[in-house]
Amino acid sequence: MSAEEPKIEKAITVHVILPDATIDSKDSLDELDSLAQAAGVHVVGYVRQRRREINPSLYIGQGKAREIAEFVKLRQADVVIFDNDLSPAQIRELEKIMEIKVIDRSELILDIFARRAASSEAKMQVELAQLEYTYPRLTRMWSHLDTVTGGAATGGVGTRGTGESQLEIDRRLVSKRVALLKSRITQIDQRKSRQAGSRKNSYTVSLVGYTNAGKSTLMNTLTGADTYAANQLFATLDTKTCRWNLDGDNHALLSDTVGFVRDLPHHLVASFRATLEETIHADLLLHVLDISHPHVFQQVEAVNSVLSDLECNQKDIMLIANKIDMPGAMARFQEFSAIYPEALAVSSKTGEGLTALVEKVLTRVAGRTEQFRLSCPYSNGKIIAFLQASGHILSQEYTENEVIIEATLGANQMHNLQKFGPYTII
Ligand SMILES: Nc1nc2c(ncn2[C@@H]2O[C@H](COP(=O)(O)OP(=O)(O)OP(=O)(O)O)[C@@H](O)[C@H]2O)c(=O)[nH]1
Ligand SMILES: [Mg+2]
Repeated sequence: MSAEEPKIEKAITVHVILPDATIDSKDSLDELDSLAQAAGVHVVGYVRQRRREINPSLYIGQGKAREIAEFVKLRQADVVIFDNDLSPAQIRELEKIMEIKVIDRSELILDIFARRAASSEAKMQVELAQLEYTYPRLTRMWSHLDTVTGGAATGGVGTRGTGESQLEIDRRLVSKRVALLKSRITQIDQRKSRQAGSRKNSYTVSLVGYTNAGKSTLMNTLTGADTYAANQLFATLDTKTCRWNLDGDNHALLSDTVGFVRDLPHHLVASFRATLEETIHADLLLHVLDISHPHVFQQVEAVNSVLSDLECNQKDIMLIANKIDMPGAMARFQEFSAIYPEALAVSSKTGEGLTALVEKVLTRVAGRTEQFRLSCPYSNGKIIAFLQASGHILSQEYTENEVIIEATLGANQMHNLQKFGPYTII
């Protein structure tokens, strides 16, 4: 985070309720509140408007926009945050009426990511998403807003970058920068793909789920890691992988990654592909959900929609209903398991249900077979006998000094090979 943290900005949030709204407006505003908080903004007022359809030029009605402008003055707000996405033209018109900065939900989310991004990789990914999504909107600051604010410094939420001020980047350089970031991110993508490929010998499990569902806490409880876990949205932005010992003989590699949210900006998902690489290639996904949350159903659907964007919806996915220790969670779990009967209730805090989770994963690890080629001296007949008895020999080739065997074996049996004298996996 930058040394000169700007002053805490005051925001007014605006939520438009359309006839097809699937989520209660109060809960939607509550989530926007948490998002604003995560971006370091203090919400000083809420506005709701029920509309039959959106007004193409302003999104809200002309009268409502003027009402908000008054409200802004009254509360001395610095920014107006809309709970939906706005077009650059709508933002321009709204800013003319409200005379302060107007940002939309995607910009707010990008801002949180920009604040939190720690690794150079995450920074590049956020910068790319911002250039592609926010940049056309940021240019508005240079035109009308600088004059309406009398040249006062703009910036703050929705305009923060991860590196040098993006407002200063010459417009003509942006497309060059986008191309450069894309090529660097593609390189990271390829490297991660290779790494994921080289981990093929271990069973890989990835935690996915709505932000704040408890993924990092679960990772810490299961593996003894000390990943940052906190009651804030988007606490985790990078991927961390730890060894998860399932029992004396079997282990998996468990990865924790960035959480998802309803209507996650598309550019962000695209540029976070490298971070989500572990998820894309994992043998098993643990979809962690907060069963104590009143909107768990919508959250599960939002996660499923991101998973389908990532082409992961056909993977082996286990639903993990976390925070079962919370008041009211058990009742909601009953409701939930009527629709998702395979869901497993757990608490990452108390450890409840985790033995059952480990057992389920163990069954999958044990059920998996590995295919490999090994060479061993003729004298090591025991290994051949073992492979014949416990696995399946696909081919045997005899060279002058050794036998080359191609075989399959249950992944949980692989460690037994060591008991039978010298061999080399080739
Ligand atoms: N009561 C209860 N609280 C939990 C449980 N699991 C996690 N929490 C709390 O939920 C909050 C979020 O936990 P995290 O593990 O950071 O959640 P996350 O899914 O990693 O969130 P992001 O990284 O922001 O996507 C923290 O305050 C945790 O202490 C649980 O089983 N029971
Ligand atoms: Mg986390």
